[in-house]
Amino acid sequence: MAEIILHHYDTSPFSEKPRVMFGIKGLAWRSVIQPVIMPKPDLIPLTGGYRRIPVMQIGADVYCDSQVILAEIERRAPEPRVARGADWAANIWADRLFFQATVAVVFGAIGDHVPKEFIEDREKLSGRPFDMAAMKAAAGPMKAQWRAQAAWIEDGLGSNDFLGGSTPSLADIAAYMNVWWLSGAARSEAAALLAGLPRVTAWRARMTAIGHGARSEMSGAEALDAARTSDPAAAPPHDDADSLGLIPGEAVSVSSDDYGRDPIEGRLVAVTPDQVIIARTSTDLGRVHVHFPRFGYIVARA
Ligand SMILES: N[C@@H](CCC(=O)N[C@@H](CS)C(=O)NCC(=O)O)C(=O)O
Repeated sequence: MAEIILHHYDTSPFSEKPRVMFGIKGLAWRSVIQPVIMPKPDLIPLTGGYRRIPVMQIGADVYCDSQVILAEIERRAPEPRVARGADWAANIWADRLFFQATVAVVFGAIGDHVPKEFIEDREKLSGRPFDMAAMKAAAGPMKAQWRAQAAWIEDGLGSNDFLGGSTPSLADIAAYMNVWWLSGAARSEAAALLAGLPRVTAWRARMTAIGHGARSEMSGAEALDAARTSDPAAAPPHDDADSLGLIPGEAVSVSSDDYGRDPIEGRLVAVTPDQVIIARTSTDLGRVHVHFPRFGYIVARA
């Protein structure tokens, strides 16, 4: 199998999800550090315009969004199994509801130290003003919302080591991303919000101890070369029962439904119930297949 390449940066909370997944599966992977703000000249040629982080690349297959990244890692390295029961739904809870509370608490705490370039970049990403006063005002009430969700983890752990029971599951990875980010970015707020939740605190230490598998660095130029010198892998079968009636070969655009909505254009390779794959061809890289999750992305005929 071609090398697994993760385009990420160390402080990215969504990137912590695949990093921990690599740890659970004991996988070796290459790390390409991408900029925290635009421009991202070594990323955009691969994705066709998707700028968010993380992005995973395996040869000429590019996976945008942690949801489709985790699904692909699980597919390629099925043991130990990580996604069980209603874990995919728990993943979206952690990515959206729990994350919204985490963002409010983190920026309420560190907002004054955020550089102007970062603020301008995130305003473009979200299409909304990065309103520091509003964020600070929201941080107080959001702390209660954050703690209520952390209390679900406390309760869900019961006498087990993990939400998944005796071994870590996707629900653990997804929930941990929020606890990990808050703990690193706003340490005293995390300590206050986790007071009286001893099982979450012990679980956080167990999750941290999993590590990230075997990471080794790679340059963005080398990653582009890996795409250039590879062909995309065989795609999964197209879902003929697709609710939009999409047909392989059609020109489509794919955009996220929350933030960073720039449409990515290509020819449809396949849709499955949970993923959409488009082909993009450029003179520099040749043919690349770009994969997105179906949930949270809008596919339209171009
Ligand atoms: N739904 C996406 C969200 C990814 C996301 O919001 N990533 C943040 C970093 S953790 C991001 O891309 N921020 C803008 C940037 O880094 O350019 C996923 O699960 O991967």
